[in-house]
Amino acid sequence: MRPDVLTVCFVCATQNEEKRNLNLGGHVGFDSLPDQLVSKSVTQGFCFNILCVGETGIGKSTLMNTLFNTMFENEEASHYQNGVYLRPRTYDLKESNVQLKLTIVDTVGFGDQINKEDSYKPIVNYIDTEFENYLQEELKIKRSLFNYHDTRIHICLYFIAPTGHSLKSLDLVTMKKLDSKVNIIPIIAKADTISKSELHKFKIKIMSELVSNGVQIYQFPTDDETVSEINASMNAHLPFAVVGSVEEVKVGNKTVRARQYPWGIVQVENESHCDFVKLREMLIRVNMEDLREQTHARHYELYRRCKLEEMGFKDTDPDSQPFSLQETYEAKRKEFLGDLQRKEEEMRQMFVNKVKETEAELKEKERELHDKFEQLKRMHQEEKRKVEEKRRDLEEEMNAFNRKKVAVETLSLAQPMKKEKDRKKQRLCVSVHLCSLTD
Ligand SMILES: Nc1nc2c(ncn2[C@@H]2O[C@H](COP(=O)(O)OP(=O)(O)O)[C@@H](O)[C@H]2O)c(=O)[nH]1
Ligand SMILES: [Mg+2]
Repeated sequence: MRPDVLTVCFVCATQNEEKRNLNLGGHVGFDSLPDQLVSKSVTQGFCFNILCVGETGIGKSTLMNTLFNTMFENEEASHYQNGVYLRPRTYDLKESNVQLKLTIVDTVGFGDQINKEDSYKPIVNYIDTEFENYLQEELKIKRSLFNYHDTRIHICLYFIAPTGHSLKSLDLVTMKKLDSKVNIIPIIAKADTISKSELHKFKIKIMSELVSNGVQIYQFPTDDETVSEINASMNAHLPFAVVGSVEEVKVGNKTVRARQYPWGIVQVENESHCDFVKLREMLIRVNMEDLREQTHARHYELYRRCKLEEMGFKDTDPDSQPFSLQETYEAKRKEFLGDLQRKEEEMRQMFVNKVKETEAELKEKERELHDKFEQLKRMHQEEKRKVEEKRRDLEEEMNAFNRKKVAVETLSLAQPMKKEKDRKKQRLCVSVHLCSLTD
């Protein structure tokens, strides 16, 4: 391209000023920007996070090992979990000079409980927590998004059991709860266990059930013309029917990943056997960046918007006029201070009322006590008067008794003298009588 036909868009500082197209007089060099971007991205490395949702034993771990052609882990999951929990594992992978920090999140215990009603909740919470962590980092004064380990889920591989019937209600409920939060790619697991004609019908059934239940699954983008054709054709193949295996089998003179049966061999990478290659192509080789972008631009954006609105932030005022963050903050601050003042006033009023109430109660109590005291005082005086009366009566009685006593005593003193006199008189008479007898 000749330098004089290069154009640059001159974007002016203010929106009202006009934008002019100018020709460059020679090569400037900003055409290397894409290369700079590539070089920077390669140095920085990439991260990709996969969430595998599916019941225990459906083939999640095997498929991950097969997809990345490595052995992440080979421990068998137990079917006896009390509930569902999510277990993330992060691995550093390197291909050519590209570093990939891969996180695989497993839904341990999914589908193992008798009551599966709440099985989707831990998954939703996990996705939200990762969004929240990112939002918190974004809202920090000192942000370090550049080297932040982004753990937001970029893709949810939903493993459907190869029943050949229809989706289970657990599948529909879970996918419905997740579809606004994450890119979902449904896959039919263990596709070697279902016949070709059944698989065809099963795929149609699944897609119609997803549509009739309003479940939005990830569509491979068709706006980029370099991949629009392949993506459009792959969209028609969804859900992919996959087979996973870590076993290597010799087929002809080649060693391939396959599952060997008494009646034949299922080759994982043979497109007439299953859709594994399609999945790998779409997920890793063609659309990995779109999945990352969609996560940020669609799902995270939705979470962020709802969260900020919940916190009271908005872009426009009630008259639909633009409202800056600063204004929102000021309005919020004013509202908060007003609330605080109102609450303070309410509390103060409540306190005054309480004091008044308590004062009135105390006064009432004092009056009652006073009345009681007066009553007791009167009762006491009455009692005292009665006792005084009784005392006087008793004194009188005692005086009368004493008088009587004195009289009795006087009487009893006079009585023995008279008795002595009478005895002497008697004795004299007796002796006179005796004398007269003797005479
Ligand atoms: N027939 C068949 N069996 C598979 C397939 N993928 C995995 N398996 C087997 O299913 C069992 C459970 O697989 P695993 O990956 O541990 O399941 P996970 O609990 O979902 O992680 C293992 O015995 C695997 O060999 C497959 O595509 N087809
Ligand atoms: Mg597993």
